[in-house]
Amino acid sequence: MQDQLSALGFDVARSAELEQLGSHLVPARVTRVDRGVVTVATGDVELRVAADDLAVGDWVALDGTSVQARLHRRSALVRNAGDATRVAMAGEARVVAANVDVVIVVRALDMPVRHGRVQQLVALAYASGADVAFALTKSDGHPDVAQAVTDVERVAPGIPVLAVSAVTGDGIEEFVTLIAGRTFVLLGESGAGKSTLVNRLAGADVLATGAVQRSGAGRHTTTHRQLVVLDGIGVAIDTPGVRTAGFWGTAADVARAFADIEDLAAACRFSDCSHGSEPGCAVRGAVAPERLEAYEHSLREQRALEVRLDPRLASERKRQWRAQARSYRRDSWR
Ligand SMILES: Nc1nc2c(ncn2[C@@H]2O[C@H](COP(=O)(O)OP(=O)(O)OP(=O)(O)O)[C@@H](O)[C@H]2O)c(=O)[nH]1
Ligand SMILES: [Mg+2]
Ligand SMILES: [Zn+2]
Repeated sequence: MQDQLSALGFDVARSAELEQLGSHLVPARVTRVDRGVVTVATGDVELRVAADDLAVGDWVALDGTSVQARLHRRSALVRNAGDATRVAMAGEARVVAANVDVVIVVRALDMPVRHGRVQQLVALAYASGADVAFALTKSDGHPDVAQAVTDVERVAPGIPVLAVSAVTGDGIEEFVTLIAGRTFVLLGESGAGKSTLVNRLAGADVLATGAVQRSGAGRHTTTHRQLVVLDGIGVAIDTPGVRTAGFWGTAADVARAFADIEDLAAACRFSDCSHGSEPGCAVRGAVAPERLEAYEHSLREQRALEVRLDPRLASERKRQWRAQARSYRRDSWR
């Protein structure tokens, strides 16, 4: 049983944490979440237990069939599930996966890569506190895989980029090396091949996969998040397809996700350079335009989120805007 628990990602620190809560408790990891009910794996059985506020990947302490406590979340991939166009509903955190070591942003090589959108997922991935990597899937059908990898590396400096094929097995070994026994979550568009990749790694069809529909959007084969133990490889969390996701995190998270831009910006002539048309800008030209755009998008989302979550900040911003508007008016009178 100990082996099966460690295959789920259980370790010494978790064991100590559990011991503190009570020696009669049993550890289990959440593999699936439904409304009010979660599926947990203890290593030898899977149970369905009543629980709220848990995410796939969470560790819990079980007392019989009831959840006594949630163990410390080492990391969480959180998206803003709110509606950005409606202020009252604009800030809503949704935990996609917990205790993730690596977030894999998945892109299929049989579709044009929309770098901007991908970068938004990268920003979100960084904010989780986990490592980030790219998987470019369906490499079997691409005429120049090396070039495709280089293109993504240019837009996402510092992030490992792997090309994989679930058909030929190319890149699978490198993928396994990258995972190295850890928990990873797959994030990307519907039809990108996330579930197929998990199946290839599992060596069996453990997840449903579906043909890509070129016409008509809205087809999702995977409809819920699912944790799968891949013996000797690690732990996978498969998710339903997303094109992009609202940013949830701090200004420091954005800075970390776009550290290259922030570093370059220090050399801009003007300290408040917008990296637009100012002279002496060190960023424009040195950074891929899609990346700069994604950085600015994430900054805007982060600021808006901060304001919405903090009423005091919101009224302060409003005061600033009013003062600014007044000074503009004064300027135009001159
Ligand atoms: N040629 C090729 N086709 C692939 C590969 N991986 C996946 N596919 C195909 O792509 C289609 C979509 O794969 P899925 O794994 O269902 O995609 P998904 O990302 O899980 O999609 P959602 O669950 O909707 O988010 C299927 O028809 C797969 O057979 C690959 O490496 N090469
Ligand atoms: Mg799927
Ligand atoms: Zn600049």
